Amino acid sequence: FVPWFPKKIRDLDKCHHLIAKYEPDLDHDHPVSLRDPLPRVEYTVQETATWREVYRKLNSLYPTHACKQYLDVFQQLEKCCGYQEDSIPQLQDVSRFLKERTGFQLRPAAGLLSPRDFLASLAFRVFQSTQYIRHSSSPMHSPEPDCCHELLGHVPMLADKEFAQFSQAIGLASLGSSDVEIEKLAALYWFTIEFGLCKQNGSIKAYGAGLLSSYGELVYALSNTPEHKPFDPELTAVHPYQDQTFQPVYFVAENFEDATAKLQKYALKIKKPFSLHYDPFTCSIEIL
Ligand code: H2B
Ligand code: FE
Repeated sequence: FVPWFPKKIRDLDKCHHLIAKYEPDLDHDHPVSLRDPLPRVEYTVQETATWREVYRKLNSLYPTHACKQYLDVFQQLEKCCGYQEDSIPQLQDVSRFLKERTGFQLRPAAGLLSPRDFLASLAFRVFQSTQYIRHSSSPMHSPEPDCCHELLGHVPMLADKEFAQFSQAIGLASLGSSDVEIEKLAALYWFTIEFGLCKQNGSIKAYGAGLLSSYGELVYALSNTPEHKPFDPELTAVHPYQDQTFQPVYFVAENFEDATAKLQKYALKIKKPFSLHYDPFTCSIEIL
């Protein structure tokens, strides 16, 4: 038995299942349409104020805490993609920016998606992104993804070629995998794309989106309190994780090339009755 999986980008229309416990109170001022590509949203004054607070606070930490790839792209985003504290960048513009750099594109998502659906889209270099913003009562924390998390956490890294390849590799590994394998890939996703650290010039920096969009955890992750372990897919995939408090353990990658090679080696061991090939010209999956 092989679970259904998307073979071409259009099939992602069927990959939008939300995880019920997180289903947000859909904000009816900002209806999410999965068919229309990335509507432009007019954010309220209060929403923009929340963005400003988050942007300022995090921006003060990036120079010392974010990895080099992140900082390089962040500069470009400020220069040519509307990244600034006084307005929330539009996903449409950001998606175009990413497409030109790594071929990644954004798609609107209504909330936290099932790991299977979310990972499948990465196989096509599609990142399903929320567009609403966290509640103004807690600007420094959001229990579910929001546009601060996507724009400040994920987007800059998705514009890096090696990181984009790493992300797509997790996605490709997920296609047609069993529930048990998906669970392991979700753990890998968690400890890398969300909470990953990497070595850089003899020190350790953050590249995970969950860290780069959380002031408190970003400071904590690079302090001496949590444990730092080397990224090793076999071990990382079965390491327990939770989203209620800061992580007690973070995994450190040598660099993204090395992390991708290790991940691809791991993916080859996932049992499937066929092998997959991604055709970048048609953006579709060939089954061999
Ligand atoms: N859905 C959305 N909308 N954004 C995410 O970052 C996300 C998700 N992450 N679903 C997924 C789950 C991740 O935690 C893994 C794959 O389970
Ligand atoms: Fe995320």
